[in-house]
Amino acid sequence: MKRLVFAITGLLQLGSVTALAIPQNTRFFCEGYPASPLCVNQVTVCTTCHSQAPNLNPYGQDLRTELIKFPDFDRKPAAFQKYLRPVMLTVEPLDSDADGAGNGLEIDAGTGPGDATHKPGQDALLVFDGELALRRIGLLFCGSSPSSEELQKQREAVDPILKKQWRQDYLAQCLRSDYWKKEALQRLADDRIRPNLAIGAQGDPFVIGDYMYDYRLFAYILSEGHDARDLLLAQYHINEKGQKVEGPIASHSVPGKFVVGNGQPLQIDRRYGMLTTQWFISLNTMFAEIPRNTAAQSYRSYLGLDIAKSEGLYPIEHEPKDYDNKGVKQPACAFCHSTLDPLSYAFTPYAGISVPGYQVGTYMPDRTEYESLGYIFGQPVANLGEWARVAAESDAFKQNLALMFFQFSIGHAPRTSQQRTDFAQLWQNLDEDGYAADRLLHRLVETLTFAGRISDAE
Ligand code: HEC
Ligand code: HEC
Ligand SMILES: [Ca+2]
Ligand SMILES: [Ca+2]
Repeated sequence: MKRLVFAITGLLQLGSVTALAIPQNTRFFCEGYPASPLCVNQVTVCTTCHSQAPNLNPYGQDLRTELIKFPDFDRKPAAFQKYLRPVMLTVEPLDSDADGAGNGLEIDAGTGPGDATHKPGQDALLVFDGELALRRIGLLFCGSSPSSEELQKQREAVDPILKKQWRQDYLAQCLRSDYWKKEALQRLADDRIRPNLAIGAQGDPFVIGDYMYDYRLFAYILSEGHDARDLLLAQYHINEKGQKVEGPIASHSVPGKFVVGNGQPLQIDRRYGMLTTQWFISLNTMFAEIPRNTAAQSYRSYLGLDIAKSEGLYPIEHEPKDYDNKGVKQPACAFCHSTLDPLSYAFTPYAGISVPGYQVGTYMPDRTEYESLGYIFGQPVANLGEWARVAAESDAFKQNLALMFFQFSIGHAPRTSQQRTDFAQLWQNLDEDGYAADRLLHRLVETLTFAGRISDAE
């Protein structure tokens, strides 16, 4: 909430008119260039067009020169939406920053079209270092360094195909380890699940959900070749023994505790992976009639779009309706809530805490009149099933998944053009991997981003 208050004051200080124009340009750019490495999570950074906003870099200036040729260009979001795309095409052949590479080429390569210090093909010459790759695989995915014999084998072998085969076998072995499945992978889930000891399965006196189901489901879906889209689509759970359980799991009483829930009571045909576990619904929906927190946390965790940071805004006309009278219709609130409220409606039939007669996390369509009024990415969705399917097939889902593993392995989001190019390939080939996280990792460890060393060739 602190972050949210911060975001709101930030916006108010900028003044409402410019505030509306700004974040949307980062998205309009990526609607024109969805595959550009300059776009991560469907948005680019301000510095693609600005040196420091509102000052424009040479590329931004060329865009501006063309934009102001339209008499009705008034700098409002609708005007940017209408004219930015055609204007981007017009300036594609120019070399705005005069570094010798045309804007179009730079956008494809992920170097800045307005940044004279970067152009395609000019990164330091990197060579792949198999030994470095092996060390990093060990530390990241096995939790320990490879043995000195392994390293020596890698160093002394001459056949690059054989070397690669050993690396890949070593990685496969690490990805089957308890370290990966029960520790590292679960840490990647922490921000998404937001465990809270005081109210989890061991909570005292209230137990509102058992988040170990969430951890097990997350780790299961992202290992052993399973389809990562199950994060948003799975209709099963994984029990303490690691077995798949299809049917509902009843809560059980715990002496001395007040158990709101510690099972998975939801009917199978209304389950959508991580979005409908009992813990996720209890923690995020709590007592809300319009579960805004649940929708925002789903969008943030599995699509990488944080509405509190003005990301992923797709305002719906005549929204927010403010059915529950929270005052979100005011322009300063509608800026985000015209996206967030429609994003939340599909979650309304899932019982939060303390709905008389219903177990927390169950599906109760009578509770709501808003279920079918929802939207995601500007697309209408009749229920959470449609919401989840649109989300699971989106580029945002692929990018978020790839970014999670990229950040885990590299320590930060893509920065250099080599990193941007490797990242773009990682997420864009996820369909060919059958959305299997381990196949994505098998590709990641072979990139120059993962194990490139600056060549000291004479
Ligand atoms: C795709 C290019 C592009 C991106 C990305 C972009 N802007 Fe802009 N922005 C422009 C252009 C072009 C103008 C100038 C319009 C004019 O002066 O007529 C502008 C104008 C502005 C202005 C001045 C508005 C006014 O009414 O004078 C501000 C402030 C601004 N941008 C902030 C940002 C911020 C902050 C970001 C990142 C969140 C951002 N911009 C991202 C292209 C972009
Ligand atoms: C920068 C975007 C943004 C703006 C502006 C904004 N909100 Fe929100 N609001 C959110 C997000 C995102 C959440 C969900 C919490 C989260 O996950 O961050 C939220 C949640 C809420 C909730 C539900 C909180 C709960 O505990 O159930 C209410 C009520 C709310 N906002 C009211 C407002 C009001 C009133 C305003 C205007 C004064 C406003 N918001 C402005 C993004 C915004
Ligand atoms: Ca250039
Ligand atoms: Ca450049």
